[in-house]
Amino acid sequence: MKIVAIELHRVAMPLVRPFETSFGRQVSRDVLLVRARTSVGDGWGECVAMSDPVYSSEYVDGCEAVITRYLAPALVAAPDVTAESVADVLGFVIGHRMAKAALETAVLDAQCRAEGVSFGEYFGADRDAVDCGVSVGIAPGIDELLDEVDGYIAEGYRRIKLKIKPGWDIEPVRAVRDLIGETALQVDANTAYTRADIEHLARLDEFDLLLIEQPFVEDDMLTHIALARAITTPVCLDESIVNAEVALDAIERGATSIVNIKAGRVGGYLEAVRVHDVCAELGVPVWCGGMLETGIGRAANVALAAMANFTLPGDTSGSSRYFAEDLTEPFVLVDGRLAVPTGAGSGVQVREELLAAWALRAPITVR
Ligand code: NPQ
Ligand code: MG
Repeated sequence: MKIVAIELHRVAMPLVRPFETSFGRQVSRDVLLVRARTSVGDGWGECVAMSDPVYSSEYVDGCEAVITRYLAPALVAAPDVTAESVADVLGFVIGHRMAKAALETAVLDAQCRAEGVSFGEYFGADRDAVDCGVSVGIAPGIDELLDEVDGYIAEGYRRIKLKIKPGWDIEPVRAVRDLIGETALQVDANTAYTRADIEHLARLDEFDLLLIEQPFVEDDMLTHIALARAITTPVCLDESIVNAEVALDAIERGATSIVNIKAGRVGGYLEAVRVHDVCAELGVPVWCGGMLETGIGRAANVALAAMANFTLPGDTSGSSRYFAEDLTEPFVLVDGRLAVPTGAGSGVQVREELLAAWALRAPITVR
């Protein structure tokens, strides 16, 4: 196909409740959306970067800049593009995986829509619905935390993930374990700990957690290896896993025994499938992470999470976990699961009137 134009939209989505992690408190989701206008039709992609470079080095203004100045012009200049060739066309730019992922997804959506293939079919999904978990932010206190978790259990979520940081770990985990009984429970530290905390983190072993996610900084494999040897709770990497080669390396060295897969973090859904396949070959289970996606990104995540080796519930929550109103038809839990869209491409329709109503600025078009 020929890429005729790349259109960038920017929308501020208010969150239904503030979301606090070790790297700060978010009250709204500042989202960058990409529409690829191609010779075979249009497609959409969502950029998962946050407004500030606190989860990874990417941030939404930076993504907008690198797309506008380098990535989109390269796609528009290419004589012939397929979803499978986008990574090569954009390979001259180092890094910027979230920006590249948004573009590749938009091209993949256009391509799949033109061919009448759903993302689930394209990825090789083996089921029509996925088990859902929910990520719970750091709360003002234990009572507020328990209220929030109680609500999610009532909604049917099959797994609870608690954000932890020094000073907010053992006691909230104990309180939630007491509240939810045998329901699956895991924790995510978003790099908030250091090597000196290994003995302290070993205290989490008594709560029968599914896993502890990314306790140390992303480049530090050795400390994750040391922790994995010191505790019984499985260590799971998120931020550290930036592609399939790093996943293989981290697994073989014993730094991670479960992998969180986020397409944006690894440069796109095609690389996410490769991470899935590497892990499957090594017998390492994976689950689908989340970046507070609108329905556009959520649709693709749900399709990815339907692949065979996604054996743990993902952060694929319903739209209402984050937003009062979504940019697509909402994703609604049924018995703790979300249905994999069956329509061509992502299978969801963008509500363009909302994009216009909530826009932070006029769309930018690169042609
Ligand atoms: C994680 N996500 O697994 C992330 C991190 C995260 C669902 O826990 C705005 C945009 C706020 C993206 C907060 C979940 C965010 C964000 C946290 C991503 O590490
Ligand atoms: Mg995480």
